[in-house]
Amino acid sequence: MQDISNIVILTGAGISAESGLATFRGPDGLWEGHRVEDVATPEAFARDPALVQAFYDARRARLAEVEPNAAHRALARLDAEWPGDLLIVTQNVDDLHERAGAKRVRHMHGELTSAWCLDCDARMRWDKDLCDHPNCPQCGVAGRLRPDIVWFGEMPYEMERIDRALMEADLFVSIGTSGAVYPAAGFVQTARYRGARALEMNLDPSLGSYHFHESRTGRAGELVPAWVEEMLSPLGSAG
Ligand code: BV8
Repeated sequence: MQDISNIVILTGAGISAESGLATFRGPDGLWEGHRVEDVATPEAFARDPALVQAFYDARRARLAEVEPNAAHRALARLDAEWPGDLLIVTQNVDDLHERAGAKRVRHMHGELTSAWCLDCDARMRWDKDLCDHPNCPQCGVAGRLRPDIVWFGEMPYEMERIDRALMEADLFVSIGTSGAVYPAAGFVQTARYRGARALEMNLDPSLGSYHFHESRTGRAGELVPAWVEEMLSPLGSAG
């Protein structure tokens, strides 16, 4: 790899599509007729907590039925074998990167497998339903657990860590995201401002495709393993 040491990879719902998880803005992007933007907000939770809890309970249950796909496994291999810095920043709230074996993962929009107690502020691993008002394992109070998910209008997690990685990146790769949601959609500009090379891999060109030096269109399950092979082959010139 010519002068590529530090890599930042941003993933979105498209990388989990071939595992069977619905994306947000594709034909399957609605949930029971609700737009995600209408359900994934603190206002929606305050207005109709049962609806929002049911939305996340359904997705948490779905997660237990699916497996990582070839794209998740390829990124886990790159994570294990890449000698330089590497950070997978995912907008996804599924745990498929981790279940594929990736270690250097940050969930900027939270995780389906985590719950947050609004009484004692504890966050904990959670794989059951929340709609039946369970007790917080930490403080014992019932019915105060919410999904540990960053909703629209809430501050994404780990932004300082992510900004630092973007400032130091030699290569920024965006996989399976429409580029519709900020601040994630602006990461490519931060990376490029610092001189990084920018590669996009997506089923269709994203809203921000013009920011990328290279845009490969196709399914992540095919494009990502081929790209990882290029990056790890001794004479690879990808990126
Ligand atoms: C914040 C958790 C500030 C919920 C999510 C105007 C301008 C700029 C910003 C804004 C604005 N108006 C409002 C905002 C802010 C807002 C925003 O960006 N809104 C958008 C709609 C305009 N952003 C926020 O509110 C963020 N917070 O700004 O805070 C702040 C400052 C100070 C103090 C407090 C706050 C928080 C945003 C986070 C919201 N939460 N997720 C949940 O998951 O239920 S966002 C949600 O969208 C998901 O995380 C999802 O990942 C994300 C982005 O969607 P994608 O992942 O890209 O998925 P999508 O379906 O759109 O696209 C899939 C792509 O994959 C497609 O392109 C498709 O072609 C491709 N694909 C499909 N199949 C495949 C494939 N590619 C490859 N292979 C395949 N097989």
